[in-house]
Amino acid sequence: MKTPSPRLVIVSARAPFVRTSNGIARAPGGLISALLPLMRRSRGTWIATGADRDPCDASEVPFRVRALSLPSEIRAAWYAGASNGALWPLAHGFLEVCRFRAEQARAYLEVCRAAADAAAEHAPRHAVVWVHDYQLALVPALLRARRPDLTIGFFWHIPWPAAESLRVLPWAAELVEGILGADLVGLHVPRYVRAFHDTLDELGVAYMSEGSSIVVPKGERTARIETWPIGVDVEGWASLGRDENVAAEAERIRSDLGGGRVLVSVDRMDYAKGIVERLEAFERLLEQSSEARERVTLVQIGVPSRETVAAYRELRQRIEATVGRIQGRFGSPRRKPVHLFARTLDATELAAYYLAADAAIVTPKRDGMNLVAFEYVATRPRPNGRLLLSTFAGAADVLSEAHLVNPYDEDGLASAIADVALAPETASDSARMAALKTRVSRLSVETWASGFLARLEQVTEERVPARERQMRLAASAPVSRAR
Ligand code: ADQ
Repeated sequence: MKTPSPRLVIVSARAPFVRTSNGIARAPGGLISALLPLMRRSRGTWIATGADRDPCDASEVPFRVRALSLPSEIRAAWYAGASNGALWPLAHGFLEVCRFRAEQARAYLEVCRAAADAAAEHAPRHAVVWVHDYQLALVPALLRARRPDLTIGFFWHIPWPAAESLRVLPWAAELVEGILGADLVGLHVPRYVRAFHDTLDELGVAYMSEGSSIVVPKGERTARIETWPIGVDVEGWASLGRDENVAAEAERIRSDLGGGRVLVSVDRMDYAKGIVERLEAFERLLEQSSEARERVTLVQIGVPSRETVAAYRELRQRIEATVGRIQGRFGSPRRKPVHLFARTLDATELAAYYLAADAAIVTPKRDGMNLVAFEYVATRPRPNGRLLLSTFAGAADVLSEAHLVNPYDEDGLASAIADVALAPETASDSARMAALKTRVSRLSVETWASGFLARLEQVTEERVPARERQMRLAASAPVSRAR
């Protein structure tokens, strides 16, 4: 594997650390755990637009973390407004939830400008800058205008919307131009690259197709759009799955739940994750099957999310009301058919639930990839258990041996949950899980991050004339700030 460039700058909404009463703690999530080792080696700079003060100083980590100081109303209009009130629902096909307001678009531009300014200030000459996600899509072009010497990568972690949907965004052309400021743009799966293709057609942007990639000429350079499916920390989850204490906790969970069949779902509480629809399908199963009423328990682990956005507060209430109704109809002093945990669990606790579960129910209405599907598979030491996966998760394109389901089909979803919950496991299930484990092992998040960065450097090397390449080699040896 290639050693990462000693000049990496990462720009993302979230900071890699949070300050707690006991010092700094790593922020949760696979993306951060994949990027941290690269940053430690690179000793570069991580710019976080969502944090209002630097979460750590130079004595605590071997690279810089810079929070942007932004007025709170700008941060709110950028985050709750343009990002999560407009772009997120748009990309996930919830057009009726989208609200487009000019002042939010201005705040979005302002935050992207501040991020581009910070990256331009901290990136040494010819550095590599990797910008993340839909909250910061204008940064690549803004940064390119300030620093044409930089190599810029961009990753869009959510679905790329259909061209028809993108038409509702008043600043669709600016969004796409912003992204095309990057040398390499990553999307999770081929269907998003095809949708990007349609967007370029719709906007009249000239491009070439190279296999499954898109190449957009931009003067002396090109912007390439490619498929880079993310994965999880496979070895980390597998080692939790082999841990005796985690296995003992999984056994305790199964016995506390009455020794029947256990289903688990783990999501941020987001309307795109299809949590209410899943609960309703489970309720239908309980209506229809006495065996399910007696033997099947659904554990819904749902971390509250984005509660500054009205649609998210309403969702949490609907989830709690639906769980309450199911308990009222089917619960008893001896048995609760649904358990809801509305809080963050640490990885060890999550692994115990993954191990305890006979099946993971991963049924988003739309999802860029969905890492929970990967985590469930990676944690299992043996090829047992079942994965029920929505065809509308990007993960369905890479985990084809999962039991696939359309979450919009109410009866289909209820009967798919019945199948994975009640049918005895067969040799075919075991073969499917073994195949899934192989696929998940090949898609580790470390391979994803280092592969994307290596490709980014390769893409830019191809356009750099040999003479300049020599000059760069001479200039890049020491790690120092440009100014
Ligand atoms: P998310 O929408 O956050 O990510 P997902 O990929 O499922 O969705 O990742 C969620 C992560 O949060 C998982 O690692 C999961 O373990 C963790 N998590 C969820 N609930 C939790 C809880 N209660 N306690 C602890 N941890 C919890 C976005 C896109 C996805 C894409 C990823 C990565 O929306 O489609 O897969 O980025 O690109």
